[in-house]
Amino acid sequence: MHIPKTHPRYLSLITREKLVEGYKLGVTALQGLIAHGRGETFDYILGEKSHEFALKAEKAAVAEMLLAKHPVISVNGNVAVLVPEDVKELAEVLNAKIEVNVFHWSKERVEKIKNYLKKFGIDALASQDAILEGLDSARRFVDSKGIYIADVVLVPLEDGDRCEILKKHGKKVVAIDLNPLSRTSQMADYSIVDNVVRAIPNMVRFAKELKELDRRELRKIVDEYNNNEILKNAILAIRDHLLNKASSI
Ligand code: PTJ
Repeated sequence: MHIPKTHPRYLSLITREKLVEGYKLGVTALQGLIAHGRGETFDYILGEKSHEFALKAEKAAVAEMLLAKHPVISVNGNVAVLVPEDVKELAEVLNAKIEVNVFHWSKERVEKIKNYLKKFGIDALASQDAILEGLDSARRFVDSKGIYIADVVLVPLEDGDRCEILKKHGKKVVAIDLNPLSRTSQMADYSIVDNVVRAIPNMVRFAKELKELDRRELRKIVDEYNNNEILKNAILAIRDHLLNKASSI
């Protein structure tokens, strides 16, 4: 479908098109389109920008991932079609692995996502030869060289059931979720309340910058980070944005 570049909602429409194409390819789940709609709503009432609280969380999460022994970026059907190039670059700079992990599971779908990522030069882990104990959903199927042994896991667009279990397994969790009220955002160690299409490119920039720091300096960034404060600021930003809108009417 042709979308004119001059359309005021061009970026949003292009993003939707990518997801629709992803669905037609069997990469994105039909439910992924609904999930995106919820995300769009939160993005709208946050002003569709990366706020200071999001940038702080992105920077600290990158520092944590640079300090990690086995950082892993978990990719689902939405993330695969929205930001494949940026995920690849982030993994390269952070020296992280990329693993396919989905909620709406089928062997064929996991293969389709893996093959889709290959087109972007990504060799994603997807052997699903290990089980994350304590989790009932299909997200429990993980790779023994990836999430299973990871110490830090980046989970963009999570569905809430896994974050808690990853933490029980002693892993640090970085979530990207536009909904600051979601179970995932509330449970994560780093809650990035930002659109994944802005968050991952921001993280690439931070990763390039922070790679120059030594471990002591990275540790300082992590130690000074306060996720509760970030979540509070995200919720207050929604209130402030709505108040501004209301007072300009
Ligand atoms: O590919 P699968 O099978 O793993 O399925 C992926 C989805 C996203 C369908 C699955 O994980 C799911 O059902 O997720 P939920 O429970 O709908 O949660 C997704 C969260 O991501 C919601 O809180 C949305 O607000 C948020 N979200 C949606 N789109 C974006 C987003 N956050 C950041 N950027 C987005 N573009």
